[in-house]
Amino acid sequence: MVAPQYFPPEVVKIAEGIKSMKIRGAGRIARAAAKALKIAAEKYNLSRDSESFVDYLNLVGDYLKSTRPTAVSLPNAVGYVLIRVSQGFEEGMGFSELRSIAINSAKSFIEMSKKAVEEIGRIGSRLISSGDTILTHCNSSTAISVIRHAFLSGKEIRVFATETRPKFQGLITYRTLRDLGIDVTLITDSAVRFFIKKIDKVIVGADTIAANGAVVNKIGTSQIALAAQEARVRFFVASETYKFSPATVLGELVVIEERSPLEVVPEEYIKKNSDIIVRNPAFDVTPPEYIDAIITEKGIIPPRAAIMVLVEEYGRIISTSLTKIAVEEETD
Ligand code: RUB
Repeated sequence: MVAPQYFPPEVVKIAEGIKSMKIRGAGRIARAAAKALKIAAEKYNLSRDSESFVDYLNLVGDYLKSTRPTAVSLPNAVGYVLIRVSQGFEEGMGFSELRSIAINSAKSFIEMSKKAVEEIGRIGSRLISSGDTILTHCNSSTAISVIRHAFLSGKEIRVFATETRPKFQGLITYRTLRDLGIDVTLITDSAVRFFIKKIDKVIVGADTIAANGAVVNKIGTSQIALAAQEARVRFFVASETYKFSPATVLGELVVIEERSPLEVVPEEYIKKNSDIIVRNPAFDVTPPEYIDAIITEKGIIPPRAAIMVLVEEYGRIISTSLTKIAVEEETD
């Protein structure tokens, strides 16, 4: 989606940053989207009529949501702000009040998100024992929070981090853990099964969690889960509750982003071999059977309890959508 001219340049910069992956990782993406909505509300200088303001914010929300398709944290962050604004609108609030609601709810989402990452670290670190060797994949600030809390509470741990092709986010994880003073070793993605017997626990993050407990995360996660299950290594997912997808309760499938072949094969090679066919899915789905537990800021749950988190967090949205479907079916 192309940004209309009247969107603030800061909002366009954030959206471009998410698209190009300068801003990446489901939590950071969500916080960046909330920040963009806050800026959009602050800089709004068109009609002071409340309906125009709500329409404008919805357009900004759609624009932000169009940047990357897989992480549900993005639409959930946008929804967190816009639902509160539209409730205010339905209650008859004027422009200034609605603007304050947009700004304050964006701020409270960002705060809540950062606190959740810390809380997950605290809760998840209880699953780690001194002497454990942990494997992590990609670069998840939530998984890192668990590892960091375990380390800072004095547990002696060792970490293996996969490099995570094709974009090498594992190098960020490697540097972050090394800078904390943690014993960390970088391995290729394809070396996971070679090392799996040395691993006590796998901890990864999530982009989206479906109602049945399936976890969508960086491509390669499900292969690691397979190797872990075969070797009887426990597999944990660290995820904020805003990464649970209400749409999946209604059977909607999670869209898996496919990125450019240029991330996989150098441009020079593609130029010389123009008939080459490359597929580059950025995420995959790990079924609930391969997951021992999901660590959320509200506690540790078995993957099959994902539906309970969804009902608790998004019950109203889900029942509104169900009523809409029922009404549509009746009028068909
Ligand atoms: C990042 C990725 C991360 C999750 C969780 O993918 O898959 O594991 O987003 O991250 P990409 P966090 O690099 O393509 O955005 O815990 O930081 O939210």
